[in-house]
Amino acid sequence: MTKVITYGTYDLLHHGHIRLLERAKALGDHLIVGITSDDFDKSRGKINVQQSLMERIEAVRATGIADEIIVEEYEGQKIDDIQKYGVDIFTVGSDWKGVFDYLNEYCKVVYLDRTKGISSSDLREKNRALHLGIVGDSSFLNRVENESKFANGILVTGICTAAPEKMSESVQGLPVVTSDYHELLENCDAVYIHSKPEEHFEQAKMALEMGKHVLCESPLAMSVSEWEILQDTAMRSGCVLMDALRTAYATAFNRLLLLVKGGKIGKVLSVDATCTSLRAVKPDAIKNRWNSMTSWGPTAMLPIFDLLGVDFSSVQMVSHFLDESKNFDAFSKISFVYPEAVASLKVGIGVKSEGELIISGTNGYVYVPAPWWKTDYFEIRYENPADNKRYFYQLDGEGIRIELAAFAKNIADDKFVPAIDKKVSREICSMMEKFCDRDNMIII
Ligand code: C2G
Repeated sequence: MTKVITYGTYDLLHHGHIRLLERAKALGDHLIVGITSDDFDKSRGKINVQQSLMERIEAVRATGIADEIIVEEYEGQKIDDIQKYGVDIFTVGSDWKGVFDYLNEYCKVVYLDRTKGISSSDLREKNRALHLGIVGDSSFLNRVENESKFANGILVTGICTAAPEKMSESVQGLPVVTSDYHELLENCDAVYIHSKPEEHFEQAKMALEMGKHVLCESPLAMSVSEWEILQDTAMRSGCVLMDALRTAYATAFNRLLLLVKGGKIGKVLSVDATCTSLRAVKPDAIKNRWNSMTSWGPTAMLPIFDLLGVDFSSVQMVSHFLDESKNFDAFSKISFVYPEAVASLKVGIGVKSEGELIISGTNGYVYVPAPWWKTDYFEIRYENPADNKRYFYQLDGEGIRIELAAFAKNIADDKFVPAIDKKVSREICSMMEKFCDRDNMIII
């Protein structure tokens, strides 16, 4: 019996895939198809896969062509499989010509002509040509526009900004470049809001009322009541309202949360997050409130609220302000006391510190080096260093492209799967409200 093996994502199965499978089968008597896992696809840059692993497996199984279906989960697995299954021929489409020549050492390698004129990414583009408007005055939006090119089906078609001169050539060349937010909304399906924190609520509300989906920098609003109005407006308009908090989309961050929740370090007693980015604060920044707490607070609160919840029994806020009017905190330290745990965050634009995340448990601790908020690496450490474990997960584009792809997928699937729990999103806004009450804090 001649055994043949081939691999692929097989997202949105189409006739190009089927032709490949048929010709692969014709090379021998028994065809094994390796379908790539979601994680493996993400780690090799395929972040737009629409269907789940099970959906993709079922689609290939339904063709009746594969004799066996396995899951491809890691780099180098092909060699393991060829040896484990006694494979005679490895085959794949000609778009991979040369890439797998190294497998000639283990079996015959055959590249089959790729079917022209169809691909999963074309199908995704067709399914989801989402016109995205971006809002704000920060050059960060140049990165968003650039990262959108990696998110299938998202097309940035306009920007609303008071600072077009800060934007890249590509952004300045968008079909709509305006300072009129309403004009932007009339020319898009969805918006990415990266404006000043106190503008988020009104801009998100107007977009939702016009039936536009919203991806908004966290905090969504500066109070709980405004947060609740946004949720209600989104529900009534049937639109997606998502927190833009890139860290939540980093695979490494998600995996470390799962490992901790799975008991890897025992009971969590303390979570300590630090985020600082020392930068000159221009006078106009003082009034526009992208201060330490609004710039870094949501990110620093994410692991705390995700791991310990939002039912802390007390909170202490200590801040140092740059200005007399106490508008702009250059540095803030916030401590949360829970019934059986404690947490702290340190955020600073006027102060430099070690941007690490440390999660302390009764059996060990998680150490995420700076800049933890866009990490691709973390360690789990124990009393005996020989037991320490290191984890690495590819992160392209700081999580922006994955965040955009998740936004587009939520809209396309009409099934909102928030990467940030609503309780966390709400508590972040609640903390902004508490923070605005300066009587509530110790000022140093
Ligand atoms: N294919 C094809 N014609 C197309 C599209 C795809 O022949 N129009 C082939 C690909 O060459 C591949 C298989 O169908 O052999 C599955 O394609 P994808 O789902 O796009 O997955 P891909 O990542 O290209 O698979 O490690 C090997 C890769 O996983 C190969």
